[in-house]
Parts: sequence; structure tokens; C-alpha cells
Amino acid sequence: KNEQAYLDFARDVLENGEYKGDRTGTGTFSVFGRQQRYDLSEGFPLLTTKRVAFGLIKSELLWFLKGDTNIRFLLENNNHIWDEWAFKNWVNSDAYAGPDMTDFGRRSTTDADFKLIYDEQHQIFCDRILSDDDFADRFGDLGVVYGAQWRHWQKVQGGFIDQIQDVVEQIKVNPDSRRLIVSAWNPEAVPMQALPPCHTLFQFYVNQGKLSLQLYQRSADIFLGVPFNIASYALLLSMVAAQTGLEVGEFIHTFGDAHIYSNHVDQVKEQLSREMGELPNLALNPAVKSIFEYEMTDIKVENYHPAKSIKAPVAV
Ligand code: UFP
Repeated sequence: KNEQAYLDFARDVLENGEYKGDRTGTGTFSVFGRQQRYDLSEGFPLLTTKRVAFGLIKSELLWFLKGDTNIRFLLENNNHIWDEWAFKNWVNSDAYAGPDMTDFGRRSTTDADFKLIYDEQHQIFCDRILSDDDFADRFGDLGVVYGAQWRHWQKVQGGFIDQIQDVVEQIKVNPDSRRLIVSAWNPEAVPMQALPPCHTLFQFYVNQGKLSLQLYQRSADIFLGVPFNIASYALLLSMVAAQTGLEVGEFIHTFGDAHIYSNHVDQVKEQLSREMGELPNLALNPAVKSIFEYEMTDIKVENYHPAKSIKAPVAV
């Protein structure tokens, strides 16, 4: 069963992970190099041992596929997963005149009084992104993030490459190709990026009418990030399969540094103590004719009955 692969992986890292410091100062239990396989014909791999917010996965993936790098679209869909990166641009600019937001990520998790002040500024920020076009242009844009790398990779000689369009076309005309790759990792851009891509590169594979996708993820927060990442790439694979007339094959998830943060250990144990349920099904609107034309209502998970969510602090 698909979910078992994730749970076994989490147990493996809990048992075999070695303590390792990290950029965020939190500390992790970490391994290097692991792989799981999810056969999508057995059900859609949205975990049932805790609730995973599929709406956020959907709107984020549609945002990437639009080539959009401005958080306004996410906010319009009540998705706040990228807010901090844009918020940081604002509070570090001379346009910001509010209370001091230095190190807001860490302080808002450790200082309750500060959190109230931060929440208020965060709300003001989101309201302005939604209502003020100039403000959104100036502070809502995250620059070179997945949407840009996937849809308009900047060429050295000028012009752009649309990696998604190209790979979908190649899957149709040249399915035996061993070069069906989308890369997000740009060594030239990395020093300028607040968060260099975790999803470094993915490759498609077509055989016997089935489409598979393998992702290389350089860095993985097993408790908070990975359940999202599995569902997001399984959704992408399903959408590309639908648009190329192929059946869904396997999603193969390959890792570099796979870690459980030291303040997620109890939550992982709680999840591992739970019974798995049936995986849900994914329903894509068959009338959609292009990978770029899906909207929120064209994508649904059916029969999703997860255990309740488990809260954990995000390392920033
Ligand atoms: N992370 C994920 N999945 C994601 C994402 C981030 O697991 O989709 F965007 C985690 C991995 C790591 C942190 O814990 O976020 C990124 O930090 P670093 O760049 O130092 O690897």
C-alpha cells in the first residue's frame, strides 16, 4: 500500500537518522539518500494518517503551472504557504514603517507578544497585496521560484525556455526519450535565492502506455514538507498523463538530505501509531484540453477520510 512507503520512510529516519545541525538552528535527525515508489493506479497518495490540506497543494501547483511568481494568486485562494518570503521583502524595504520585524520567523514562534504584532502586520500585508496593484507588483513577486524556472527559464543569449510545454510535447512525440527532464536548479541563481529549489529536478518515463515521474528532492522535511510534496508531484504526474493520453504509472520520490526536525519527533511518533485508511481517488475534469488550463474546480479528491491533522512548528 502506498502510504506504507511514507510511514516506513519516517520510521527509518526516526530509527537510523543521525543528529545533524541545520541552517534553521532547530536540529534534525537526518539520512542521506532514500527512495520510495507510489503506484498511482492503487489510489492517490494523499496521506490518511493525518489530514493533508489538498486545497493548498492544488493552488500552489496551478500557480507554478501558470508561471506565476506573485503571491496574489495564492492569497486569492487562501493559500499562505509562501507569504513569509514576500513579507520579508516588504519589511526589509524603505516602504515599511511599522514595528520592527527583524527575525520575525523565529520570534513569532517563541514570543507570544511579538506574534500578535507580527500577525497584525502580516494581515495588513496580505490585504494590500490583494487590493493594491502597485504594492502587489513591488512586494508580492518572489522572482526566480518554480513558476519562473518551469515556464520561463531565462536563456543566457536572451529569450526564455518553457520547460513544461517542451516536456509535455516531447512525451507526445518522443515518448521513448531519456531526456524528459525539467530542472529547477540554476547554479547561477542559487546565491540570490532565499530558498533555493528543494525540488531540484524531475524526469518523466513512458513505457507500455504508462507515464511515470521521478523527483530528486535535495532536502526534505519529512513531517511537514514531504506529505505535500508527494501529493503535489502525484497530481502533476496525473495531469500530464491526462494531457498526453497515458495511464498513470509510478511516482518515484528520491531524496538527498531527508530529515525529521528535532521538534517534530513526537508528532511523527503519533502519526506512526495511527491506522491507515483507504487512499482517496483523484478526479480531473476530462474536458480540460491543456496542462495550462486547469482551474481549482477541475481537480477533486474523492473519498478522502483522513485522521485529524497534527500540528508542528515550521523551521524557518
Ligand atoms: N522543504 C521541504 N519541501 C518543500 C520545501 C521545503 O521539505 O517543498 F519547499 C524543507 C526542507 C528543509 C527546508 O527542511 O524546507 C529547506 O531548507 P534548506 O534550503 O536549508 O534545505
